[in-house]
Amino acid sequence: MIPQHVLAVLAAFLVGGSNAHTIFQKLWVNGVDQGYLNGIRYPTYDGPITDVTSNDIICNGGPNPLVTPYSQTVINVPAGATVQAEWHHVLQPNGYNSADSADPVDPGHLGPTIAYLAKVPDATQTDVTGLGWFKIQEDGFDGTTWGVTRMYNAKGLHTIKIPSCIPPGNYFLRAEMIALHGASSYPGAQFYMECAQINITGGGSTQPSTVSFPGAYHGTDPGITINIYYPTVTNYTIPGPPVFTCSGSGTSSTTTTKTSSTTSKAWIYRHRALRARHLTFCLDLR
Ligand SMILES: [Cu+2]
Repeated sequence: MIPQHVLAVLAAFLVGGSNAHTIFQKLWVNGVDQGYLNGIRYPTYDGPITDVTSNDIICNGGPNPLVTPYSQTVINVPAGATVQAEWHHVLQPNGYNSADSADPVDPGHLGPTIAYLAKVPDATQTDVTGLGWFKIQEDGFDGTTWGVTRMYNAKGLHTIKIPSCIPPGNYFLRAEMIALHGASSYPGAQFYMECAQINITGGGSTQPSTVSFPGAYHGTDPGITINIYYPTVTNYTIPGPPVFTCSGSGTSSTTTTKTSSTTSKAWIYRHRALRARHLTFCLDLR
């Protein structure tokens, strides 16, 4: 007899191995539906990207060719807004399909949901290379439930808060889901992402630190090459930089609280050390 827990692991692999992927295909802004495929660069095939060093990790493409010409819509988003990326198993003009247990994604595709922004001169420009990206949302594993499961339970809605302090203008919003069911060796993790074309209104003048794609992820990252079945995951490390926040600008200042004087030598040394660590981590910090 095969022990029950081994069967459970085998079942998880079989479920995860099925061809049931996902596509981000609609954006909501403060609860308002922005329209199916409107302002989003999307493929017709729902497959993953697995090579984190390829340009396809930016806004998809490659094995999942993007439909061209791209949408000419740039979606207006007030700074501070709550947006939702809506994911579905395949392209679904009618939205959530309750008859498909793999909608919005195969429930065995466990992993984090993440979102990034990159400022661009014109969100309808075709080129997505060479941009500076900053993370604005991440939902990994809380000890019980994965971010993807929360998105699954929300029928495909992935909730993202747009920072209130960043400069107005055009941006790409890169909504991402990583499936780790086959990630025990690299390549194995499956990266799903689409980019929405948005225009942030209002806002402020805070310039977040940025990372590059490709560059921000490595095959050796503990959140990218990981066996999520054994040993039991306790602390999952979400790949990429820290989340940018207006209160503690993302990278260094989140750990610089509780200093009596911000000009103290200790603070300066600590700050330098953190910067150096960040530079080492990102390699391509600009
Ligand atoms: Cu899949």
